[in-house]
Amino acid sequence: MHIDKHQIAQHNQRLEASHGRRFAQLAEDLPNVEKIVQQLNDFQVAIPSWALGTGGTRFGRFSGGGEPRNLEEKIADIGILHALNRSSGSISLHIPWDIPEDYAAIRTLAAHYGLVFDAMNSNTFQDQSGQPLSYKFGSMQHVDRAVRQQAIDHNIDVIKQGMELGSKSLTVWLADGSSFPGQLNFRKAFQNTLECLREVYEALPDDWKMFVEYKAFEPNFYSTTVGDWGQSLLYASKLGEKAYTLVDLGHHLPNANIEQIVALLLMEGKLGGFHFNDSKYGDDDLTTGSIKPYQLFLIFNELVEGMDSRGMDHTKDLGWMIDASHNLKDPLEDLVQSVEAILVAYAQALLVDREALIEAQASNDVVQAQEVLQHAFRTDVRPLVAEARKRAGAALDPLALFRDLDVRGKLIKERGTKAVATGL
Ligand code: LRH
Ligand code: MN
Repeated sequence: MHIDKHQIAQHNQRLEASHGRRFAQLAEDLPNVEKIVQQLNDFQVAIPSWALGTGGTRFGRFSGGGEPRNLEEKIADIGILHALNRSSGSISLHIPWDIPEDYAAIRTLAAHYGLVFDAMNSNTFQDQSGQPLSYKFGSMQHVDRAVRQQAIDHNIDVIKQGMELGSKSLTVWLADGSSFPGQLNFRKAFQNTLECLREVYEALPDDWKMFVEYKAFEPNFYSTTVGDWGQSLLYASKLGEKAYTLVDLGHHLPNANIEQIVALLLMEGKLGGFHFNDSKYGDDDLTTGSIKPYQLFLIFNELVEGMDSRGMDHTKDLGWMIDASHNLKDPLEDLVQSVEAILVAYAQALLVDREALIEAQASNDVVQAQEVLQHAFRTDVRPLVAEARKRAGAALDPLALFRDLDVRGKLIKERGTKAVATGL
């Protein structure tokens, strides 16, 4: 299933008149509109290979059909997404859910769709068939050195696979922890985990990064051995300059101030990247910006302020990745909405009048500070994001075109309704 330039050009032609009017009106008040459109154009979000099928919970899974049956079809689906919005230019693989059989062929196929490989993700939270030792009581924290060694070897193997694909980073999320008081010696669990991460760190090529992803709870429900930003920062600081923290928006306790965490991790030069999604309660992995769009804006506000204060490159100095699971929505429609929400929050953050905000903060003018932020948040920036897409050769309205072309219908014809994609 391909979406070609003509289908996009026809679609844009139909929408050009109304889009042109809205964009022109917005651009009138924005002296730096060209710079902002270029920044939106350059901003690429990595798509998780494990989120192209229907997700589920322990209570059930309701497949929508036409799911990718192998890595090649997953790459083709991300190719469809990238053709629609030209903002989804990289793939984040999860091993062993997506082990390539032929690295060169997979790289060529990805390049055919204009895609590259972003962070690799290891998996020591499930026991694979034929795996000698179980991760039931953890992996890198495990009391048994042999289990820890198995986890180290797996991560080093994932690095090797990533090098074949041109990836430059490894994300380590450990489900390790405990579900009952007394089950675990917290100090030994930390030290075992640090010792293992250090051995993986030493196997990193010079130009690679390691992202240490923290999570408050699940699948353990009493303690998690990389449980919050402080613990992740402790590991990353002790490991060295190639190690960073990774912020998954769904991995915080209720009401955590994630934008403050982001500001401080950036200040320390230890923020590595994001797993974007949204949640109301736990690690719900819902569509980005679907529950707390203001929080997403406030996070991007801290990102733009913090990255500019360090002279960082918005497009490549942090890992921008989605991590979601689609229980109800069509996986590709959900991802179209997530990418849109991320670009809208970024555009709003680029509109913040930084001088006015600094002035308000310097004079403790709390009211004015809120006015400055909410003026940007309440500005409908969608014409800016659409204009960036149009200039990149993508669709003005990706969701509408996805539906007009009946993409899912064609995928179901091609793949049937029974296929189950690997992943969550
Ligand atoms: C853990 C997590 C992690 C992935 C997994 C698919 O909750 O966020 O990033 O390995 O989801
Ligand atoms: Mn994640």
